[in-house]
Amino acid sequence: MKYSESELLKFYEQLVRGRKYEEKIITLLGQGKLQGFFHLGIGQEASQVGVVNALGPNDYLVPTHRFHPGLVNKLDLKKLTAELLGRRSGYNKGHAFTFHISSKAERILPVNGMLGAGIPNAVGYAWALKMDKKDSVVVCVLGDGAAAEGNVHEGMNIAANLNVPIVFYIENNGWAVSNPFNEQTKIKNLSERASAYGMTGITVDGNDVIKVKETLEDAIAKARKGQPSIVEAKVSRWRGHFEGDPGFYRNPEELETAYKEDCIKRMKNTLLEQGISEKKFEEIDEKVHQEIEEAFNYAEKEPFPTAEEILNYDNVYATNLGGDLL
Ligand SMILES: Cc1ncc(C[n+]2csc(CCOP(=O)(O)OP(=O)(O)O)c2C)c(N)n1
Ligand SMILES: [Mg+2]
Repeated sequence: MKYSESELLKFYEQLVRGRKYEEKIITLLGQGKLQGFFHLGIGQEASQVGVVNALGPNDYLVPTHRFHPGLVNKLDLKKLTAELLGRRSGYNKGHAFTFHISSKAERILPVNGMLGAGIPNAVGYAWALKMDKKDSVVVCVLGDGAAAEGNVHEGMNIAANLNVPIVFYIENNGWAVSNPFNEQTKIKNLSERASAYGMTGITVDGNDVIKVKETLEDAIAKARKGQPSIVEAKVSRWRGHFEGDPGFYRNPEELETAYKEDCIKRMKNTLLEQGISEKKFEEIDEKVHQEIEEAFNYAEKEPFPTAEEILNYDNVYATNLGGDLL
């Protein structure tokens, strides 16, 4: 086995952190203790954990509105939770939520709430890195629905033409709100689009954290040499489009099949085969549970920004991020 037991256990822990963090959000929303428009990534943890593990120390990530399982494994849990709860001590002083969150220190570039509109921005960041002769790559995440936006075509075309150090990572969860994938496009894999831009494209099983990590590492290495590409991960969205969407448009059988592919069960089985005891999983689950409880307990007690701070534009534009983005 290429990965040591401790590395596999780390992946397991990260998958569990992603799942439990969002389960906590569901609980708090149900109790009326949390407000906000949450798009959960439950079912997509392996894909997102694979992404954060593939990034090199100087690489950048543009996440999406559904990227909490990735972010909880990349950012400080307390500061992230404070941001999601709109508190002053959050990453962007409580202004950004998941739709616009960013962190210069952790090289998270802002998400864009306008679907697809962030893709040319991401290409611009990567082009700036190239012009500054930095050895960094941008991994730009987008969904299958976003992939149909005109902006995405423009961004991909420019990236390929200018040999920009970027990887377009498409998390294809089969749905854009209530619009199923087979009604979004005539093609089977969105990676097929790469050839139209003169890039390479590959589709991977997004429930396989190691496969995602290794495929993306290869794509990042190519991007570093000026060869952008598309990596598409096939995943499943277990929840509604947002919390509160009952998902009546879905066939229950689709979800039954998806649950059988649960990435956490898969990683656990791999570890069980290696002789890891049930007790070890319980310890990890408990440790992660405690971390999450601490993060929410901390954030709940933090002060909200004042009305004056909310209306202060310095807190909305680049100065809030500590100056330049890159
Ligand atoms: C330009 C634009 N159109 C519509 C929306 C509303 N909207 C938000 S998410 C979404 C679907 C996104 O689907 P996909 O890209 O597959 O991501 P997923 O939500 O499945 O992760 C839509 C239509 C938007 N934010 N921006
Ligand atoms: Mg989708």
